[in-house]
Amino acid sequence: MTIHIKSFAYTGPDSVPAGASVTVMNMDSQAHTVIAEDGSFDAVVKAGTSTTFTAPAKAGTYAYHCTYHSNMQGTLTVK
Ligand SMILES: [Cu+2]
Repeated sequence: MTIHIKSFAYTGPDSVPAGASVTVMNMDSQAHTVIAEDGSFDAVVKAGTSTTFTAPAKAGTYAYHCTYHSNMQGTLTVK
C-alpha cells in the first residue's frame, strides 16, 4: 500500500486494510505531508524520500491534505 506523490499530486491505492502500514513515497523535489483532516494519521515526507504511517483501525473514508500546499488533497479509504 503506497501513496505516491508526484508533481504535487497524490496517487493512492483504492483502499487499504484497517491498521495497515501505508508507505508515502515523495518523488518531488519539495517536502510534502499527508495529514488527515480528523487527525487519524499524519506523515511528513522530505523530497525524494519515503515514510510510513499506520492506517486507522476503523473503516471509512479519510480526507487528507498537504500542510505546505493547500491545493494538494486526497482521500484514503480504509476497509
Ligand atoms: Cu505538498
